[in-house]
Amino acid sequence: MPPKIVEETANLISTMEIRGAGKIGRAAAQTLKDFAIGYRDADHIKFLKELNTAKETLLNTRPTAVSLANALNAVMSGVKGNSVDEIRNGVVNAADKFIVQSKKAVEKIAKMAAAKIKDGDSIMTHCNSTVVVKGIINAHEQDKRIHVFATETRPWQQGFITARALADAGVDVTLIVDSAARTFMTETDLVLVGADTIISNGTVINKIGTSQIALIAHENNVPVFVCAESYKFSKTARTDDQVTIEERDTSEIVEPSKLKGVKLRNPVFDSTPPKYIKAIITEYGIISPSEVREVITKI
Ligand code: RI2
Repeated sequence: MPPKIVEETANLISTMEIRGAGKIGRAAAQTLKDFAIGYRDADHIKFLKELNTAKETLLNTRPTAVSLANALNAVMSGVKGNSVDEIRNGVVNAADKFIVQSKKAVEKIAKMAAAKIKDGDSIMTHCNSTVVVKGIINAHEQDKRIHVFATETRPWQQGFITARALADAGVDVTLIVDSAARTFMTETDLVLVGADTIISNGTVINKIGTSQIALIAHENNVPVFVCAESYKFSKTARTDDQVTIEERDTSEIVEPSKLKGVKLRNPVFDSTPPKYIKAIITEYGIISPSEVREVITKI
């Protein structure tokens, strides 16, 4: 049985009360740290076993965003020594390091994304990405006159979170339904999206519908920029079929009794091929999808 603190965070991530690829990684790292701090037994072997159970419990919450696995592995890489104290210190230091670096990466990427936005630009974004929202707000704070199309993002409607955050910051934002993306692409200068997982061949896995938007952008010669911290790069997946696409409960789409006899599917991520992506903005700089492999060797 995983400890209560771990179960609680795992539950918050599964139910998407904590969501967003970066945030789930940071929350998981923080939880392993809190578990280690609160551990009271003196048996270090038992501690290691329980730490691994905690890690697995957190990992099994959502399968697609590699940021979760990378965050947990970063924390577990701090495990060393033959006493509870040594192991605890290692976990705490590694978790702190991951969280600080992750937040720094978000700030750095947001600045670079803001620099891509010109005065007068109209931006389209999909779902809710912390780093994209920050980048747009940065550009707005630089007195650039900008407008944003935020897609609703069915079925979870994370676009509402994006639209609310931008409007609260004073950004001119219009919420559109996902199927209106093509209609408004003709008025769009650039697309900015986040990422859950990036694989070595340059494919970007992000919220369902991202690939349609990227395809429409391509048709209209609108550049697509992906904002992604390096812990969203997968060190293991070589092709997109090696990444599990999460399928969530279909009751998120419609109350099942309303459509008796109808099958429902609810995959929540899709793959965007590298040919539809202009560049990926990382804390290491702005790279083309073909350079992903090189960045993976650095992380
Ligand atoms: P940041 C989200 O997933 C979206 O797909 C978003 O683009 C991505 O995480 C990255 O978010 P979900 O948790 O890390 O809403 O940029 O399914 O915040």
